[in-house]
Amino acid sequence: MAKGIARLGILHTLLLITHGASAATVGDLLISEIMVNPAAVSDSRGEWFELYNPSGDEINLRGITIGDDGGDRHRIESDLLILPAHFLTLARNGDAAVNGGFGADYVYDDFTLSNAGDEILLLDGTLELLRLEYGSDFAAAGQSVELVGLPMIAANYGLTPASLNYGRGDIGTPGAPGSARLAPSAVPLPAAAWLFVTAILAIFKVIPAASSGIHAVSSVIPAASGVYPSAPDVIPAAPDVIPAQAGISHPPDSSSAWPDPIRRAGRIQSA
Ligand SMILES: [Ca+2]
Ligand SMILES: [Ca+2]
Repeated sequence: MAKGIARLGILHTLLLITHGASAATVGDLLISEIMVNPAAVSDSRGEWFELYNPSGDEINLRGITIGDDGGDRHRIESDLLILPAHFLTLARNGDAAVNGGFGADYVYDDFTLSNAGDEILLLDGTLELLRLEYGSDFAAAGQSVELVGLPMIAANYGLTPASLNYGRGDIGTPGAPGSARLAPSAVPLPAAAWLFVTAILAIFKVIPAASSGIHAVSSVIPAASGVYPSAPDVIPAAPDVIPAQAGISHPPDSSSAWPDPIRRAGRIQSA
C-alpha cells in the first residue's frame, strides 16, 4: 500500500515536471481585443482582432484556421509568429490608408465579425483550440472591446476607453497594450502580469496615437519579473524555422532601453 502511494507520488511529480516543461501552444493565447464594428471605415475594411501571448514561448500560427460556428474559415498557410509578451493584430485589410489607420500583422479573408453576435475560433483542423463567443450587446460602433479579466469570455471584455484612439479616430489599441481595469491579484498569473504591465504603460502614457507608433509601443513592454512568482530565465530556442520575412509580432526594438521581455518572461502556467 505504502509502495503504491509512493509510486503515485513519483508519477505525480513526473507529470508535474513534464507539464512544466511543455511549450505553450495556441490554446494558451488570449484574444486581447476585438474591433467588431468600426465606424471610421466600413466593416469590410476596418474589422480586426488582436492576440496576446502571455507565455514565455514563441507560438507559430501556421496551419491554424480562424473560424466561427457558421461557415467562416480562413487557414493561415505561412509562418506567423507571436513572440512572448507580444501582441499580434489580424485584420480584414492591411492597408493603413483605408482600414482606419493601423498596422496589421496579418490579413485574412473569408472571416467576418458580425455586429449582431458571432464567434472567434482558432482551430487545428476541426480541433478547437481557442473560442470566444459574443452577443449583440458586446460591441459599440467605432469602439473596440478589450479583455480585462479571465477567463476569456465575453463578460470579461469591456469597451476600450475613448482616450485610446488610433488612425482616423476609432477607439482601440491594435497591436499595443490597452487599459488595465483589474488589480493584478484579481486574475491568475501570468495574465496578472499582463494587466500589471498595461497599468505601468498607462502611468508612463506610452499610448499610441497612430499606426506608426503602435509597433514601437509594444516593443517597450518592460519585464514583469516582479509579478511572476519565480521568473525563470526562459529563453526560447532560436527560431530556425522562421524565414526572415515571415509575419512576426512586433520584435523587440534593439534600440530600446527596456530589457528584452523574452529573457524575463515567466512560463505560462496552464490551468
Ligand atoms: Ca462587423
Ligand atoms: Ca490592444
